[in-house]
Amino acid sequence: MIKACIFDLDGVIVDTAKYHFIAWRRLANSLGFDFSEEENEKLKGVSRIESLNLILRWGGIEKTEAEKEELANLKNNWYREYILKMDSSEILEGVIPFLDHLEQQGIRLAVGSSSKNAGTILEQVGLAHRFEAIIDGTKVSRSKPDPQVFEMGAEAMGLAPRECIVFEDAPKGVDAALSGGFIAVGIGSKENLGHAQYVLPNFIGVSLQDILDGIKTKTT
Ligand code: B16
Ligand code: MG
Repeated sequence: MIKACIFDLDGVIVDTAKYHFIAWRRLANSLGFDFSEEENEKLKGVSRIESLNLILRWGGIEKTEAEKEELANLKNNWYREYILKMDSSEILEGVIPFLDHLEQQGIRLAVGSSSKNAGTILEQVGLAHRFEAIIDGTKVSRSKPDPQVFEMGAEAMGLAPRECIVFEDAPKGVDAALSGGFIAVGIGSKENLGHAQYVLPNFIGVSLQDILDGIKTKTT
């Protein structure tokens, strides 16, 4: 029996990945190298410091922990310039009708994001009040694919993982949901997220029943 839905933020509710990409690229360029959009895919759902470690590896650059912290702060300041300009027009199509639909069905709503900026983004786009629990990068000690972020979301609602559907756009986020015993629904392509119980391109025109039917078809 499904009682709640836990949403990843970046790539599921809003497309902040494009701002992360611009800011990380600016940082890489300032260090004398560049990276591709394909490489950027590997940063989805990954924490800020792990993203920086990957990027530095791609550039063949070594930095001390103190230097890394400085670089991560620099990127975050640039990233925040973009997100502080966001408004409700950046909510991905289909999200608000889907949240309304879930609420009408008595389904509880939470967010489980790796981002330390999740609270700011949800306030900017005017969605913070829609979620009863917001677990983000400021609250977790282990990042995806560890299930901690979703476990804390379920716990905050007093629910078991099997009572919650997790919506994720990142392969590592789907891994996190599955290893925590949640039902994982991928938002994006089957190619990337085929290990989820069900995959949707987006929320446009989607009902809870469609998802439940899709999950059943895949597992039976
Ligand atoms: P921040 P999600 C993740 O958000 C992003 O997908 C990932 O690219 C980013 O590095 C991470 O948040 C940390 O973000 O630097 O703002 O703390 O997809 O888990 O909502
Ligand atoms: Mg995401």
